[in-house]
Amino acid sequence: MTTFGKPPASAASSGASATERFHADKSPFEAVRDVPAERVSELAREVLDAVHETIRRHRVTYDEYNALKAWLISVGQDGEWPLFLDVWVEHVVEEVATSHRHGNKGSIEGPYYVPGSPELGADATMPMRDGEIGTPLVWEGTITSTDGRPLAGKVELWHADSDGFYSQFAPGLPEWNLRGSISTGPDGAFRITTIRPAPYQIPTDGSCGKLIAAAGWHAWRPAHLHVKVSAPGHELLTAQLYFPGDPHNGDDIATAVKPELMLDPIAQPDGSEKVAYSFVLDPES
Ligand code: MBD
Ligand code: FE
Repeated sequence: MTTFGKPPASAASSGASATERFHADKSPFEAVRDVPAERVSELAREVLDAVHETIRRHRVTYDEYNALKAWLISVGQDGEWPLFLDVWVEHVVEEVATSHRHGNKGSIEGPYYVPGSPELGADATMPMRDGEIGTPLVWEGTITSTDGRPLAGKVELWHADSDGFYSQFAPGLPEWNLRGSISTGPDGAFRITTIRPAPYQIPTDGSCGKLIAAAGWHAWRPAHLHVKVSAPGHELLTAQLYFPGDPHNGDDIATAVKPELMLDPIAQPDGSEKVAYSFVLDPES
């Protein structure tokens, strides 16, 4: 199901670009420089204990152990560690990190966020190609604080196109296609015109795909919009929004769907869809 003559998303294009991007703007070790040895030891010990326990319980063989070794090496060679971790691990980190919040539910960031997208006003049309394929979607909402106060803030939105491809991670797309930073005024209101994204299949030709095939799983995420919503004095909200009726809302490979994140688009006579969804941010404590 490709249009624009693009090849399907490949490990080489998506996975490796995600590794490049991860290294580009994060210095992950800096933030944990002062973590005490006891915590490092406890976490490492318990993860290893869980591995040992699994090996004993299932009497894992040398052939299986060597296949695991080869596979772990290949994940790095493919550049698919960001993809692997964000698909199978991040959702629990997100759950723990945001469990204190009273405002909006969040979800995982995933591997395809890029900071610095084009700045747009409160009434925004997302950067897209002439004749961008997909159902036009007009989304209205507000940013408020948990006390109901409207917030002058920002909605950073990024999502896949109608083929399920993200700009900067698949070849042949304009740099900032379907990526934008929408600023709200003092009334907190925004209106965004974009297109409905397609469901996303994680690359099947790399190491993550190999695991999925070997385990007999599927590789699909339901169609989704990614957002980072921010306002001064408030906690950054990272979330994803979903569309009712998507065949993979109930079995997302990344376990990142929550009922609170479901949109309710209304079909319009002109073939477009309208949707209302607002964000409530927690004040910084
Ligand atoms: C995606 O588009 C995504 O959002 C996640 C979490 C993992 C892989 C691809
Ligand atoms: Fe995504």
